[in-house]
Amino acid sequence: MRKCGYVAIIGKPNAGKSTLMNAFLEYDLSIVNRKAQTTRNKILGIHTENNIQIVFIDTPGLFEPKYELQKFMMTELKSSFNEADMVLHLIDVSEFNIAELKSIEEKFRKEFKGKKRIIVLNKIDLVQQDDVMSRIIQLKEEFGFETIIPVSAKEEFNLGEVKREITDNLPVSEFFFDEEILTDKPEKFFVAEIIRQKILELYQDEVPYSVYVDIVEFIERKESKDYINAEIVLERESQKVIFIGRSGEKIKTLGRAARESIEKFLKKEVYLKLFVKVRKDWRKDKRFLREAFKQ
Ligand SMILES: Nc1nc2c(ncn2[C@@H]2O[C@H](COP(=O)(O)OP(=O)(O)OP(=O)(O)O)[C@@H](O)[C@H]2O)c(=O)[nH]1
Ligand SMILES: [Mg+2]
Repeated sequence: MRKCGYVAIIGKPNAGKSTLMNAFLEYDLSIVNRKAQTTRNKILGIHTENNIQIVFIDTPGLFEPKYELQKFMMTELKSSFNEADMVLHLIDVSEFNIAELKSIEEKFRKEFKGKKRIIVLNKIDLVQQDDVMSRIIQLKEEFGFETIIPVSAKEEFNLGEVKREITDNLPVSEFFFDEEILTDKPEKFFVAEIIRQKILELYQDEVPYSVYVDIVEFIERKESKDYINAEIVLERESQKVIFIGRSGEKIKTLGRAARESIEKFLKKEVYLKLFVKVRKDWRKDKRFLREAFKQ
């Protein structure tokens, strides 16, 4: 008897959703960063083991959308709810805020209704054990949650418990994907994400948030290195100067770091060309976003 289903991983920005999915997959598929709002698209991570296939959906964090890009991120989140058989709701125990949780319950009442929800209390490595216990009691009393599992996604602590709970509640079904498939997104998507990850690591303030990475060309070549031409789209001319750095040293560092990471991902050498351009306020530009994020 086989079991298979979609499990949406939801929660506030920075709760550790992508870290948790990667830990289950035993592979760094989704980018992780200490800055909030790292994940922009929903990303499937498919875990197949014996007779079980869990299709995780990593989602952008829950928030109040302020501009068009965030509205797009919210659409991604809402459609993940629709697809999901089950919801893993991540709560960062080190940033515990009961008022905020109440407003999330209110806001997503419709989406949560009738769905099996597993509450995962993450980052327990950051607090005292007593705090974890009192938070669990508080969550039970306040919301009546049945299943609350304390974990550390980063230290891979207690994840077996989460997997067991998911497996118990998974519908009986044939697999949706071939057993060796890991995700729904093409290689090109992850190449752009790797570049964005390096940008998140290297740049401060608004810059990483103002970046869109577009893989304009990706040419696989048998006799020589693959050729990748990536366009880095910024929002303002002033960001371009910061991005490139004095005599181009910053973008060179970025190019080197991104290339090394892409080569690890593709398991082959690549020639990476980065080109910086400005598209004014692209995060507010519906037309740009429709084109950029079309599936
Ligand atoms: N100490 C600790 N840090 C964690 C844990 N899980 C995740 N983190 C860190 O929290 C930060 C955010 O992790 P992500 O996985 O990017 O969080 P996310 O929920 O996907 O964030 P968004 O994509 O921005 O919504 C990173 O710096 C992680 O290393 C944990 O269990 N313990
Ligand atoms: Mg994420």
